[in-house]
Amino acid sequence: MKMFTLSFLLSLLAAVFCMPVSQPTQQDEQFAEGYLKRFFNLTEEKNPSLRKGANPMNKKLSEMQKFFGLRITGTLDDDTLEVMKKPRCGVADENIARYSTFGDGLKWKKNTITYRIVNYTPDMSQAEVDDSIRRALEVWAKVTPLRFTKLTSGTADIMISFARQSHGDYYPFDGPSGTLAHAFAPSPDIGGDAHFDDDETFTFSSRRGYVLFLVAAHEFGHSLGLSHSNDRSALMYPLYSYKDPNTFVLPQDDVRGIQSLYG
Ligand SMILES: [Ca+2]
Ligand SMILES: [Ca+2]
Ligand SMILES: [Zn+2]
Ligand SMILES: [Zn+2]
Repeated sequence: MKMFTLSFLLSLLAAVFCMPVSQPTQQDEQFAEGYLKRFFNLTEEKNPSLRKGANPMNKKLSEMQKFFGLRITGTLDDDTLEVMKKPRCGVADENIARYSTFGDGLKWKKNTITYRIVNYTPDMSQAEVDDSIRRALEVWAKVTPLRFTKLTSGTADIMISFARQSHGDYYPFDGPSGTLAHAFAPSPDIGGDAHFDDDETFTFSSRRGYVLFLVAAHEFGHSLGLSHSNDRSALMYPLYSYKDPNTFVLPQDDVRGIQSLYG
């Protein structure tokens, strides 16, 4: 199993670095299938490629292309593959119906929410982690009646931890790049919790590595009940992009989203 994973990764790397892909390789196809299963709820297929036009993979590719504002071809082209390989949040993009901000969205039924940083990443000082997390929660507190209280022991609503690979839920991390973090919608137990992939390098404010404040602010959006937005400028857009944490202002799309849950 280990050997397989390693050789698979190596061939993926080869595909990324050595070939100016125009015809997707078999590895790309497999990678894309995994991506669509993970993020767009593609389900297992009985007769793959029996009827090209109508197959669920093409349908999901179109959905994915629509979500990201790509040209809708229903086929695995270079632009689509490029987006699939960008670092991103591990939460699915196709839960919009279930966690719709209109109507039955999950939310906390109280305004004071507790959080606890269960462990720390070796990438940053503890003070930097504490500060990044505090400011990431503050982003949401500023535009809602929500207040966040830090616990140092026991169970908090939002349990924050750093972990690698399999870590006790159904969503193992994937090593460096790919998925950076994920978080669960409001509910008891694992609900609200946020996990960060410690195979990434997190930073306080550098362009090198991933700014913990930005990743955490996005994840806490999920912890509070938001799903992904297809607005490229939104914090809740699923792909990571660097912004200066010192001048960060919560975009309008996110303000509207969170205020529809917590007025
Ligand atoms: Ca929880
Ligand atoms: Ca990762
Ligand atoms: Zn997300
Ligand atoms: Zn997890």
